[in-house]
Amino acid sequence: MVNVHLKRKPDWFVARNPLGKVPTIERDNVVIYDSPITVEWIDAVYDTYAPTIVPKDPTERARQKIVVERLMGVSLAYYELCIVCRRCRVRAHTYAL
Ligand SMILES: N[C@@H](CCC(=O)N[C@@H](CS)C(=O)NCC(=O)O)C(=O)O
Repeated sequence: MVNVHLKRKPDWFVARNPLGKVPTIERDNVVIYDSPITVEWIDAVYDTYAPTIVPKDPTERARQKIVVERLMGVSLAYYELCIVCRRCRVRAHTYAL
C-alpha cells in the first residue's frame, strides 16, 4: 500500500489513474479505480474469500448502492471541508456537526 499526498500527486500515480483520485488499486499491472467499480473487482478477484463486500442478494445489493449514492456527496463534502479547515487550522468536525 502506498499513501499518496493528494495535493502533490506524483506523476506515477496520475499515469495510473488520470483522475488522480483514491482509492486506486494496482495488481499484476492492472489498475482499477472508482470505489463502486473497485469493490466489485475485489469481490470478483478474491471470490474465494467470504463474505463479499457487495452483497450477492439483489435486494441487499440495491440497498447498499442507495446508501452509497446518498452518502457519496456527504463524504466528498466532508473531505473538502477537512482540506479547507486544515488550511485555516480549524477542526473539521466543528463545522460538520
Ligand atoms: N468517484 C470516486 C471519488 C473518489 C474521490 O473523490 N476521492 C477523493 C478522496 S476521498 C480524492 O481522491 N480526491 C483527490 C482529488 O480530487 O484531487 C470514487 O468513488 O472512488
